[in-house]
Amino acid sequence: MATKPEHAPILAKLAELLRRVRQAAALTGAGVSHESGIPTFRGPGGLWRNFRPEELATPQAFARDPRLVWEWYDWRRGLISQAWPNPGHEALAALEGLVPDFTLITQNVDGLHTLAGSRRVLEVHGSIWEVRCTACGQVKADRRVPIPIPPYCNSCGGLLRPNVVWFGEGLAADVLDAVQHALKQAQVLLVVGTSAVVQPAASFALWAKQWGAKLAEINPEPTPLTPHCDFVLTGKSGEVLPGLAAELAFSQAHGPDPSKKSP
Ligand code: BJW
Ligand code: ZN
Repeated sequence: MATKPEHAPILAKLAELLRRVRQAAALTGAGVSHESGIPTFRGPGGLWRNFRPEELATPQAFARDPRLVWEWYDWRRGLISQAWPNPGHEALAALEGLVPDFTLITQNVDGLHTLAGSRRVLEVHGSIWEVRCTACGQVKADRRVPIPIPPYCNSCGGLLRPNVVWFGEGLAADVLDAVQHALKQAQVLLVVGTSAVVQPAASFALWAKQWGAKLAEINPEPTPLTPHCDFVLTGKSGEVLPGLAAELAFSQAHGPDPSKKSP
């Protein structure tokens, strides 16, 4: 996919900045997996049986009707198991190889960044491929598709839940510490495919900015973060990010391309 002409000067400046920094990070959301065929939460096709995520992704919903909540997760696990990383995931994995210290912070639970080759990944909302026992607390990888509904723990017989972070639950303290460390170090933060309405992840970019990072947003739609961003690339991550990785690789090899400089 060729770079859009209106993106070229912004990509050139962003790549030049990335060429000069040691530490950078990316924060991703559901939009980065959209081109892999996975619906976003708040976009068209994001509603499963007309439920909003706020009605299913809560401990209260699970306590009330674990079968319903597991049916939602089983449907999503089925979709994700058939999905492959797209050029956006691949470009982010390539950036990890191009920037000396690059951390990928994702709100996604689908595991596609790791499948694309990203190594330093912080999954702040957990993983859809892990289950946690509500009785004994054991966490295990579980890739069964379909999964028995509801599933029970092999060790103690307790009810299993997805090992993800629901509304009203805190992010794991060690993950949050690692996020803060990465954001304090980052000189550039790419914010990719998130509506930036769910806290605390929605604030990560503002924390990073306070700590000195330049912000670059890649999203087809504006978000509450857009006015705070130093670079705004309006488009799909699978179309924009490969151009950024290519530009950075080129400028590392040859120095910045003078033909791509803005006047
Ligand atoms: C493309 C694209 C393409 C399309 N390319 N882009 C402060 C103020 C107000 C409320 C709160 C607050 N602090 C906490 C809250 C409450 C709550 C909250 O934020 N509520 C708001 C909705 C108002 N937050 C919480 O409860 C959090 N917990 C917490 O803060 O705890 C405090 C606490 C402390 C101590 C003890 C106890 C508690 C937890 C939030 C957990 C969110 N969980 C979910 C489900 C995860 C598991 C699962 O996947 O099932 O996380 S909800 C859902 O939303 C999921 C996502 O990660 C998250 C964010 O969504 P995301 O990724 O941004 O997706 P979309 O769909 O919203 O946006 C997609 C974007 O992509 C769009 O912008 C498109 O334009 C774009 N796009 N195609 C690039 N091709
Ligand atoms: Zn158990």
